Amino acid sequence: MTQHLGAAAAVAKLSGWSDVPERDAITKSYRFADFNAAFAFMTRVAMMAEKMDHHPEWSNVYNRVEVVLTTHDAGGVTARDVELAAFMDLIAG
Ligand code: H2B
Repeated sequence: MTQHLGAAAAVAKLSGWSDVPERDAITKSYRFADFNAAFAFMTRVAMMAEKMDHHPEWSNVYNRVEVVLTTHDAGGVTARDVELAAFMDLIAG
């Protein structure tokens, strides 16, 4: 089991992420040039998520992707969420 970290500590390690009210989770909204770019991002993240066995809560509307990360098995934010968040930031450019 991955060690619990908490949203506040995770947000402090990242850039552009904020904590979700009422639950231990972090969130970020990405905006891309168009739907193609947004979905390409989601495809790359999906492959990494599957490899990590760690999956985002997310939604997409046209060029926007809203992401919420938390570790369901731990009931809150862990280093795995920070790792996936950092990967998303890296490939979002
Ligand atoms: N994703 C996230 N975000 N949190 C988890 O605790 C989690 C997951 N657990 N993906 C994995 C799958 C678990 O359910 C499987 C059985 O390994």
